[in-house]
Amino acid sequence: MTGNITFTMIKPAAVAEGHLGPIINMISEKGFRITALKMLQLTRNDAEKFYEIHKERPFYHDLVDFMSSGPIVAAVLEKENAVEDYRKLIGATDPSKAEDGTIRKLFANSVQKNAVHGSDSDENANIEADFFFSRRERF
Ligand code: 3AN
Repeated sequence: MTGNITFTMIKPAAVAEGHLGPIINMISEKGFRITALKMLQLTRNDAEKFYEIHKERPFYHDLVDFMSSGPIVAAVLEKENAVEDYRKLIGATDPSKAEDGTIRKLFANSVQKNAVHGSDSDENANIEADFFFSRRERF
């Protein structure tokens, strides 16, 4: 089902603050099927690789520190138009600009601690899903 998956991470602060259940519930209620799911703590090296595209940005080191600071939950989500629909469900990167009812509006603390990651293209969704999950972990 190429084009119909996206990849998400529930970030360390959202997991630590107990928002995992409500976020998973919102994802399910919007009609996404969870086809892979795991909790893990990223190493600094994992986080550096995942966010390599941002390595020249001033927030890169803080972002790597934060993303490797505690457990995250990674998941692959399947739905028609998954990337775009999930970006709508999570809201703007800066939670103060996120629309009411979005995951970031409800659960984010700041631009960095913005509760969840969502892929920005079909190509990146596949790259990110492959970064986290082997074939036998995907259903
Ligand atoms: P999104 O996660 O909405 O796709 P990106 O890809 O621009 O946003 O940024 C990736 C991550 O980098 C964000 N989720 C956020 O944690 C962090 N980030 C982005 N912009 C900033 C910023 N100006 N200051 C601090 N962290 C940022």
